[in-house]
Amino acid sequence: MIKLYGHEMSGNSYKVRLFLELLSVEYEWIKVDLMKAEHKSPEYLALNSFGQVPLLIDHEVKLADAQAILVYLARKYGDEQWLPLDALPLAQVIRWLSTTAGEVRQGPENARLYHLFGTTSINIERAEQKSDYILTQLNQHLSTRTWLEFEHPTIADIAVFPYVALARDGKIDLDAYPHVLAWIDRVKQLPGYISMAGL
Ligand SMILES: N[C@@H](CCC(=O)N[C@@H](CS)C(=O)NCC(=O)O)C(=O)O
Repeated sequence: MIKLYGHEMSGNSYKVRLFLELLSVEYEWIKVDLMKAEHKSPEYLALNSFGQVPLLIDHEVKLADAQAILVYLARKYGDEQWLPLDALPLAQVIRWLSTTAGEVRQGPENARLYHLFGTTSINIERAEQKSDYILTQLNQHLSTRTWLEFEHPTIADIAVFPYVALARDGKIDLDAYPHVLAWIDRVKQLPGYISMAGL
């Protein structure tokens, strides 16, 4: 059975759990207690030298990074709907995986780290500016769309969803972004959807 190493307050761990549930793929959840620095233990570093969650083990496959794991799961256990094969639609989805590791991380994810976990090394003014920037972009993008790309959800939606939907943990008010709020509600209606604290 697939093993997923993660922490319940980690949005990156959550997005992998969410996708496994949407795909109805069975897995074993293994908690790595970030608060006790278990992710920096020699045992865990031997599995993932980056010392981060999530980490997925599927038989002989060992894979870190939430976005990479979503790609793997989509191709291995999902149908083409979640991750298209053709060059342009594939690139359109990858664009959002990149955006989540870039603008979403620099914005709402960092604001959450600052306010919820007291990560004072984060420049909160910059995180707030970045949040407004990406949420404004997303709001505009979603004003004419149901999903981030195409007429159905893809791993782009699953990758971007957690830290945008958790923005209030970072004291980012989502009320100014009504199309983003409507999209969050649509993700929450997907069959198999599971939640996490803060959503
Ligand atoms: N690029 C990685 C980032 C993963 C990441 O930042 N994980 C956080 C929890 S959400 C973590 O393990 N932080 C502990 C650390 O970096 O020391 C991904 O997308 O999975």
